[in-house]
Amino acid sequence: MLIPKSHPRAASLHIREKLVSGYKSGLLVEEGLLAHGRGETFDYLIGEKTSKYALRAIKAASVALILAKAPVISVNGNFAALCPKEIVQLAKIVNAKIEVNLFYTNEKRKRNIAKTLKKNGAKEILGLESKYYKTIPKLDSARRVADKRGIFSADVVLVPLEDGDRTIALKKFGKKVITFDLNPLSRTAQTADITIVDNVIRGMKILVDISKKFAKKKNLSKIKFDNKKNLAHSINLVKKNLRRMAHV
Ligand code: PTJ
Repeated sequence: MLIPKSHPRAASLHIREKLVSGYKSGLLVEEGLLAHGRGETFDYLIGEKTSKYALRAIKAASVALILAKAPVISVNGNFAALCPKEIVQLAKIVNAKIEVNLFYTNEKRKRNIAKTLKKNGAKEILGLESKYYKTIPKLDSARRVADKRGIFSADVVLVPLEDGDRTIALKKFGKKVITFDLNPLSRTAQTADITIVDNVIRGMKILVDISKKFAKKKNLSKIKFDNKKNLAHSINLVKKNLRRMAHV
């Protein structure tokens, strides 16, 4: 569908188109389209732009990824459909591995995702060979299966559009978890170490740009970052926007 640039919701309609074409080309599941709908609601409520709180979290995430010993970017269907280029760019800049890890697991879809990432320049994609599979303890979903060269042995994991169970299990397993989640109230948002309350499609571009700058710094040190405080600001932003929109 041709969306006129002047359309007031052009950006969000473009994102929908990307997801629908990702669905048609076998990257994401029907449930991924529903998950996107939930995300859209929260995107509307945060004003469909990157807030200063999201930017703060992006900076903390960038530093954590650059300083990590074994960082991994976990990729699901929605993330692959929305940001394939940025996933590969970020992995190169911060020296992270890329691993496909799905909630609704399916070998064919894993291969489709890997193919898309390779088309965008990725050299190695983990999570595809059963001989490397290990199980994340205390996790029932298919996401418990992790690559021993990747998520299983990582110290920092970026897990966008995530379900709460895995975030909790990864934390219990000693990982530092960074997430993108438009819903600041979700279990993942509340449990992660660094929560970026922004649409991955906007936030990943910024994370790539900031990481390019930070990676060049000689004495990069950890940024003081309080996730709970930062989330509270994002929740207040939603409240403020609601009041403004409803004129109350
Ligand atoms: O590809 P699979 O099989 O791994 O499945 C992926 C989905 C997304 C279907 C699966 O992880 C899922 O069901 O996720 P949830 O539990 O619905 O959580 C998704 C979270 O991501 C929700 O809190 C949404 O608000 C949020 N979200 C949706 N779209 C975006 C988003 N956050 C950032 N950017 C988005 N574009």
